[in-house]
Amino acid sequence: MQVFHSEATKLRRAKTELHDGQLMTPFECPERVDLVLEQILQHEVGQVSEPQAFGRDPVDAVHDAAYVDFVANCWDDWQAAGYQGEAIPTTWPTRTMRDDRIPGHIGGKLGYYALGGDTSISQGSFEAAMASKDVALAAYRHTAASGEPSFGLCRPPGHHAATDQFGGYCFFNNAAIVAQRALDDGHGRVAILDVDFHHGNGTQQIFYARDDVLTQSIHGDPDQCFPYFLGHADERGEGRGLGFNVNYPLPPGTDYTSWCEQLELALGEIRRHQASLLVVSLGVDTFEGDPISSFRLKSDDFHDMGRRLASLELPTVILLEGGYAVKEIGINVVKVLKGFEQR
Ligand code: OKP
Ligand code: ZN
Repeated sequence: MQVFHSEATKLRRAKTELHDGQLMTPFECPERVDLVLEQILQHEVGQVSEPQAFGRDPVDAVHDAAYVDFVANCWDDWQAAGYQGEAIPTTWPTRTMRDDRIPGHIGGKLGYYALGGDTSISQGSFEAAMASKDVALAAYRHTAASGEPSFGLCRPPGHHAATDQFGGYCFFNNAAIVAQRALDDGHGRVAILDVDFHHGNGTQQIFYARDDVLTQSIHGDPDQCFPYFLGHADERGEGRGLGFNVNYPLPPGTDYTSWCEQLELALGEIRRHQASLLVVSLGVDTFEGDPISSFRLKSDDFHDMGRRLASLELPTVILLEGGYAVKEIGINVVKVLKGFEQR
């Protein structure tokens, strides 16, 4: 399988993440890229290529232009304000306040454009996010041209990024950017299947009122799990998009047998909607050893997952989302890719 990777995805090297009441070194670290790449090379998954630069237009196609400007300028603006640490939001336009005016001060902008306080913005964050979507688009281009599957070693991840919000380690929604580009290239219908432990709230929001992208996510129940405020089973899309979003929330502790039943339901939906392209938001944080998640998938389960994804026999772009801090992240990704290639 063709693999796409860019060293520039490592330009984000944040020092801080506010996690469960403590300021820690972020789980979403550049070493993740090296861990995955090392296993891809060791197991000879396929040729590894650098993406070209696709510029900003594909980002603007799914995100608000002022939001993209904010991400581009945030670190400079934060430093210009004289702050020493990394840019962390602390004040939000919550239910009891107004959200119809965007503050001029960077502290206010941060709260306006953030969906959580977990993701510090630091030197290189914008550049890494741009490289991440280039990796995704290069993978898409390969699959569109050849029909062959491809893997994009995206980092930072994308699926929490909404039209005009960052958070959950995500800035630009790589899967949504690929889906939109595919539609613009003439694909009739695209399916995005999100198998990361966390609900793909950004992907859901971006396409919620649309019937040209089927969005589905299998994830930890938001009653118990981040992002808490989206991802319930009764969110099925709106307007023309009604029926084009499907959520499969599962309780903490879910094992592969139960998880897989939901996967088969999701695959059935994709067949029913006659998608011509599949984008997989591949998080391997469903692994039993993941430090911030609570499903119980074992390494060998990822091989079976890959095999089942391939059973759709669709042109498929697989993009990395989550998977953290354990050496198994690389082997688990490789197992999905190898399982997929067995067909
Ligand atoms: C990103 B991805 C809970 C805090 C949650 C953010 C998790 C982001 C996951 N104590 N922190 O979907 O893997
Ligand atoms: Zn996740």
